Amino acid sequence: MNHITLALSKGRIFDETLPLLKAAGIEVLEDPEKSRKLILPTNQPGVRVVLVRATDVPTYVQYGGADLGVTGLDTLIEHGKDWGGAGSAGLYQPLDLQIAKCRISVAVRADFDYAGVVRQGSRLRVATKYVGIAREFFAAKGVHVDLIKLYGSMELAPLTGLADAIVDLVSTGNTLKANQLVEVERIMDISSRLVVNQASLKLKQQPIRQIIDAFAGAIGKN
Ligand code: PRT
Ligand code: MG
Repeated sequence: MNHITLALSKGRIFDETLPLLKAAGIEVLEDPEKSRKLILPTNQPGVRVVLVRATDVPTYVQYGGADLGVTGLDTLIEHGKDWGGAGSAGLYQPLDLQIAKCRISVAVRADFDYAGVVRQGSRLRVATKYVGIAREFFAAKGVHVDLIKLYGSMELAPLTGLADAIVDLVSTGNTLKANQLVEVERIMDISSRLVVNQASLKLKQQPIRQIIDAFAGAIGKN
């Protein structure tokens, strides 16, 4: 079967991948915000889009539930750490698509003395969805942390006393500002990546290469 399955998450990644798909001559025939379908047909009979949770994209592509996918570098790195190093096995990462750009940062309440805690070597309670990235970042700094795993609304944690700090994605900074939080460290810059199942790349080389090349030519042009 030479069908191509592309895994995308609804929202910004879907929206920002559409122009790249268009450059590859692929048009998605249904709007995921209106349809309840999880498998969306395209104008190309051999190409379909599957809608999965953002954090599930690397898993789908790694295990061949999809041939390709688009995922944030944050999600990709955390996926790799979750699976103890085996997380990126079989995942080929050919392109930085330069979409859905943001950064992973540490933020605290404006009245919290983060520099003082770091200087004195006190323990820091950190709430985050990115436990692996946070653990590695603070270990490298020599800061002792208690990590609290959350699945969303990280900004609430310092406001309710659940944590001293959060590790979360920041793009405009408006969400932090609206919640009286300040960014105290920038951990890394993030953009979305094309990921490809390595076996698919061998078995379906021609159609996958065509998509990679079309995406490569369209990067940064929207
Ligand atoms: O939302 P859901 O729980 O379903 O899934 P998700 O949050 O994993 O998916 P989604 O679609 O929100 O994010 C998918 C990917 O988009 C992320 O993995 C990032 O790589 C990328 N991305 C880019 C962002 C942002 N920018 C971003 N600003 N993802 C999330 N945000 C959130 C951030 O978590 C914070 O709550 O937006 C808020 C901050 O935005 P500003 O502009 O106020 O700073
Ligand atoms: Mg989200």
